[in-house]
Amino acid sequence: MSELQDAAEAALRTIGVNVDETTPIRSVPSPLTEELLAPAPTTDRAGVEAAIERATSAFPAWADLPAPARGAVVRRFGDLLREHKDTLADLITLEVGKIASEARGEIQEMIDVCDLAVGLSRQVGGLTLPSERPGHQLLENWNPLGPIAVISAFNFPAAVWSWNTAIALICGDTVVWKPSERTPLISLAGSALLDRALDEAGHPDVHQLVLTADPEDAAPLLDDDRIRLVSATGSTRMGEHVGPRVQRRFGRVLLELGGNNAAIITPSADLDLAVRGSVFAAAGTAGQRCTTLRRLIVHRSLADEMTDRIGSAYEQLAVGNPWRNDDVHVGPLIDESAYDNMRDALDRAETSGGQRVTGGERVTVGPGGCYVTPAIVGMSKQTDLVREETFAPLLWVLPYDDLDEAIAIHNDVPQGLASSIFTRDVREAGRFTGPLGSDCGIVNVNVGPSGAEVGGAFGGEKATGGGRETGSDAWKAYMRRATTTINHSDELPLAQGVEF
Ligand code: UN1
Repeated sequence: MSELQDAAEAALRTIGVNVDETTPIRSVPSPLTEELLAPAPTTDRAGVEAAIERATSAFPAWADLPAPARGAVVRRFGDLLREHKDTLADLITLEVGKIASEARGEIQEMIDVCDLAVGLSRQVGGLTLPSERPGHQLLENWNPLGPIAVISAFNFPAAVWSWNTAIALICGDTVVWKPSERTPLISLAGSALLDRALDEAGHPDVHQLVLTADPEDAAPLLDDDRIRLVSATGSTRMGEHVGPRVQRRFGRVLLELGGNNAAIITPSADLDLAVRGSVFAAAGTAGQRCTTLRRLIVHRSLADEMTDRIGSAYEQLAVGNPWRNDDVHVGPLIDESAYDNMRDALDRAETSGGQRVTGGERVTVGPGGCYVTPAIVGMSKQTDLVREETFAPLLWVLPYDDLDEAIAIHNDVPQGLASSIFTRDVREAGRFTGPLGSDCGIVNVNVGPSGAEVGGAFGGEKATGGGRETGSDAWKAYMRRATTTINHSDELPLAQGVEF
């Protein structure tokens, strides 16, 4: 047994995951070395249908529980996450290749959203509105929606699940979770902790994990009328498939899809901040966040300086295997196909006027694993290639002459997730955050586009799908608003003065 497989099995034991070896099992390679990790069970189509059935049966009792009591279960889940933070982070490093600090950050994000959900469990509520009729009350009741599906991606295998699940649970929904095929172990571990909290409260079936190996087996999550909401995170292409299919049966969707996030660097910017913010946002997580910085739109007078400074910072970054090595800044890509896409984009850039400045080279770290240096490519203008999301550490540098042009370049992509401007000029900041500025769901000033806190609503516009998760009033997506009129008079006046 390899060291990594050993470590994965030890982590699962610590969490208390028992793999039922009577079901079909499969092992997934670690992106660190391509060695197979501990085996995990798989769920076939019948298993998905059974999970929907259980989540449906569990719904009435859960929906009927007072929201603060549901919050207490989420609080217990958050405490279990605190207790097992490092072990869970290890599983993320093993399955996704994140450096330890980012893997722990992902678990912290789960803990944070649990805290948020616990607070919300005493807050979610509606308006009381003036009725036009005497002796009447007009108010909004927010009710649980029903069983929902959460489909998550490999790159935030645990946090995005818990963003949805912690909030959905306090809202009174039951959840069927289909994680990425790449990340069964962190999914088993996260589920085991939530199941413990739910079991202790006497609501064992409220959460269901389905580990399908073939995406087609998960189709009932899209097609079954009992699933009232499908919250899906992944590529825009996945969203094009999932969105219309669920809406065809009038199911609700919450989509968090591709980004093509940019930072505008203006002449008034604090360049030290801009460089640091850009390096983390572009090269952190090996460029595999949906919020990763992919386009640097720089005032022409600063383009060379910014490119040189980011290039020098990149040279200081250690690319390597982050397992038990905290000196590494950039871990592996998830697999070879991610590198093929990056390579392809770099080759196409070279033949379409792109100027390779630095990076994009393979780094040999061990016998397996796909390690690559982060790349910067100068482009004289934004091309269709730049408008595509390449899910790798590839930063395009685009010069601009005036801010209107910068904002036009910024918005001239299909996606609309995260954005930022580095400036010390309040007028530039105001234009960027104002109605004709950035068209994204996340708009930052002097902060890179990645690394959002859970307190705000997270999501984006256009081809990013329009969904909002985590903070602010994103909880409303998981509930059914009932506009309620109560007549407490002895008369029956009709609205609009109608006589009948
Ligand atoms: C994602 O990549 O799908 O804002 C989520 C961020 C993180 C979440 C990223 N809080 O970068």
